[in-house]
Amino acid sequence: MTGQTAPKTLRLADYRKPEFTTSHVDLNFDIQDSHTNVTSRVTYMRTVDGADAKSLVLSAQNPNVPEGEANSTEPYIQQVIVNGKTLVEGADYTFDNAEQTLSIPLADGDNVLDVEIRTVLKPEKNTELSGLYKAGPVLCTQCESEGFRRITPFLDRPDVMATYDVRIESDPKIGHAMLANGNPVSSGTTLEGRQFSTWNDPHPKPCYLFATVSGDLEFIEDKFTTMSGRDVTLRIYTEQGQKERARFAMESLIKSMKWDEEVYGREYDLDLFNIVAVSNFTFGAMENKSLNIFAAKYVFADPETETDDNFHGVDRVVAHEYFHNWTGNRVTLENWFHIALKEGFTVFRDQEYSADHGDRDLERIQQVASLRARQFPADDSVLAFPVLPKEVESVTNIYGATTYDKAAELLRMIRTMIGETHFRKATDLYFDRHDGQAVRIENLVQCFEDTTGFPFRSGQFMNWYHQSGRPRVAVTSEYDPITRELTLNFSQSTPPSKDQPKKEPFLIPVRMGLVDLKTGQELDIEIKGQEGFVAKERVLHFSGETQSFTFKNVPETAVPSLFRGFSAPVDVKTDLSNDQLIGLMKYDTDGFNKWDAVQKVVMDELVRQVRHVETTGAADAVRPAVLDALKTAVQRQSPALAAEFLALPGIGAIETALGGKNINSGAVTTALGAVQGQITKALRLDLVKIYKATHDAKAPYVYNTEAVGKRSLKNKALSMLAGQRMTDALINAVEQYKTANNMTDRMGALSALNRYDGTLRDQAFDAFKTRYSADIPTMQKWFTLQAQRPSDKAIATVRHIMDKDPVFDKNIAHNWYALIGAFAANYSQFHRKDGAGYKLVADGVLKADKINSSIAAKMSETLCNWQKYTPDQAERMISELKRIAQTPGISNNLKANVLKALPQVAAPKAAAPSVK
Ligand code: HT7
Ligand code: ZN
Repeated sequence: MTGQTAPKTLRLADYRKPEFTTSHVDLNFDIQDSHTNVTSRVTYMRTVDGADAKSLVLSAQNPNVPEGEANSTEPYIQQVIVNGKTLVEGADYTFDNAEQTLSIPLADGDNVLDVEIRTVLKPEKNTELSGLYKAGPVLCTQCESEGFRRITPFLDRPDVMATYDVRIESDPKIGHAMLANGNPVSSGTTLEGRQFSTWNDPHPKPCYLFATVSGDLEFIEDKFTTMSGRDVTLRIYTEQGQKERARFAMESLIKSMKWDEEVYGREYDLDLFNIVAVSNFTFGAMENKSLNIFAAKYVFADPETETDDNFHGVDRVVAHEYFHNWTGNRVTLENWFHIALKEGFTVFRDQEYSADHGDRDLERIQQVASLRARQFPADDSVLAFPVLPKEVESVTNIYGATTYDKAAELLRMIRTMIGETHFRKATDLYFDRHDGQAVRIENLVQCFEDTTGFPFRSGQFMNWYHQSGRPRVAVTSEYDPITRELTLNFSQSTPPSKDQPKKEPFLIPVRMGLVDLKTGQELDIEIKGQEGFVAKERVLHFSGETQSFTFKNVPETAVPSLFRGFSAPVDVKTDLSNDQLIGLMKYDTDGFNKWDAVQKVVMDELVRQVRHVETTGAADAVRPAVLDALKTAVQRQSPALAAEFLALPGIGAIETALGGKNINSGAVTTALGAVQGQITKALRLDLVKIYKATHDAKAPYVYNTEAVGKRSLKNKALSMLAGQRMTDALINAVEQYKTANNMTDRMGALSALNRYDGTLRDQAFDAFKTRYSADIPTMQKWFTLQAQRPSDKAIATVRHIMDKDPVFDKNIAHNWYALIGAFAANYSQFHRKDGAGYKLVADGVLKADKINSSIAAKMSETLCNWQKYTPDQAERMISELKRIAQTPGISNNLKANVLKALPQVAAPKAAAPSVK
């Protein structure tokens, strides 16, 4: 027993329309040195659904401190005034911090209420990064999902949409930026010499999109003329001295605005669009209406401090947040269970934006590698939930790979089935039909049904939204040389999960071609029963538990290229031989499937090696065909793709391929090391040649697909060679570190050096720290690399940083994620036999939980997945989870994950509250 009460379960079925609503919110922020006074004025109106309501219930999350207010270190509600009368707590209204409600009893006929509430906030003390908080020299907000109630009591639910007027007043010494959503209305100085600004946002929005920022900021400015000819001012704010690092982000913003007009016909709808970079932010960035707030790492793109991956991240996240203006803001969500409505759609849009501006195959390969590494394991874990969950313990914990990346895959499947033209027709319909509304996933899917007549909403496709997990698809082939017919037999089964013991079959689009390995040509496809329609590529609709498709006029040497472009998020097993897969790698016209063919060959080898280690205690020689396949693949690809071909499948994907159960992580580490080592030795001369040909320390830095590809391949080669501790690689890495003129090469060298224990490594790490110790986002890269150290020294290194190194600011939530989150992904060290890795993560989670509960909950997920491992490992992980659960005062977010992961604990469940 943990002695902990489980957090309350929220249920989609309990959703009720609001009993009260409002159309306008008036907010006043009076910023003082040690606190901020907030006054909200709102007129609440009873709705038809509230005809019988006996009280107005607002969401509120402020400890109520009626006494000693002035000295309180906590935020508090100072005054509640209804229709001009000041209410007394207890007598005229009640406040329940556990329930997060402020209830005002009503008399009959109380249908319209003018409510004024004054709160006193302590942003400096707010490390949850939710509500109003201080990030360095900046006072800023984060209201998604339920942070607005930490600013003022309100109907904090996305289906209440209102326009906003905001006034901000402060001492000029805090700096001159005072921003809110919408258009600036006025600004000036009061008689007392304080500065103020006022803002109006004319677009009704849910309060999770509210934002305000004040502080000492500078900005860069540009302009965009929309397709209807309106001029929009674009600004990016940074802390003083940093604005030049935002130039690339500005280019991305302009590209995104143009792309959304061209591809989706969506135009920006205000005269001003602001982005603010802050040094302390929870998840990436936030799409607040016209005032996006970003973690600085997703704004800064300066080759001196940011890597190519960072540049890509900036481009993608700027686009993502901008695209939310239509998918999320103009059309928003009815309740938080439908988070994937806006996130899945927006991820799909940002993925396509990246593909249109870069190398489409490369983008797709990286998306799928990440899906397999993050979402597939999450879908197999005890914490799994569907894209549209029915129950959640904590709204915060459903943000992740399922509601973002898998949800994007579902829209991609629809587009694969209906094509781009119909897809665009449906999205036009969606925006027309639902502009200004708070809607559900079903409303979006209905638009695809209405424009195509295909039963997306009313048929089997919805299983993708309602069922967690993914189908395991098996495909066998039968060839009849007499009739020249090839039959593919498909079967699907989805393992049961805790919440859904029986899964219904999914409708799976299989985009496919036939490749003749003799001629290297793509063949015409004619499906038996659908004669008369011949094409080089078809999309099969595989919907049953088993289903067969027969193809006519097929030569014996033809091989099916299935699931092109990863047309469905499934696991696939085929009966293709290694030779056939290698043939696909050579001749397939689908870039993704070329890569996937090699991944399958390598994965097959990895699984074989793990089993070999488990039975004999040692790895085997890697089959020559695998080494040949990699050699050939590398020679035939562009540098960027070659780097992807050389990357072994991620641990998450390997564990999935091992069946996801009873995994001996020690055997996996040994097998992986052996395979990687033998590949490097076999390709050594190629890798050395690649490094020599592509490394030019004097070349000026440019960011484009070709240059990024070359750096990526070069650093991959260096890292592989260093992984085998080859002396040349050590020398090259030291030299590259010293002479690098950009962060990609610097980090490439540093990660190569991280493979060695010794003075040269330590000197480089020290030099990096000396150079960047004042730069938080850059130091987070250093924390992560230190935590990834593949050496027995990793634990001591991490403990030293978190306990003793002054450069590690414990109050910055993301420092914890950069250090402990990264350590939890350091496979060999996290899974040490002595359990010290698990203990370290548990200690880090508990410390981080005091600062930020959602980050701590995320960090706990690796421990929560104990079910995957052998009983001895699992036991050690469980014991750390129990220690977390037994720690008094842990947050609800963390508790929700940990208790869900400890099913044997019969924790008393509290009654389900009604979900708004
Ligand atoms: N929509 C944003 C999600 C987000 C968030 C959610 C909960 C707590 C903190 C948060 N910070 C940002 C970001 C996005 O997906 O665009
Ligand atoms: Zn988003």
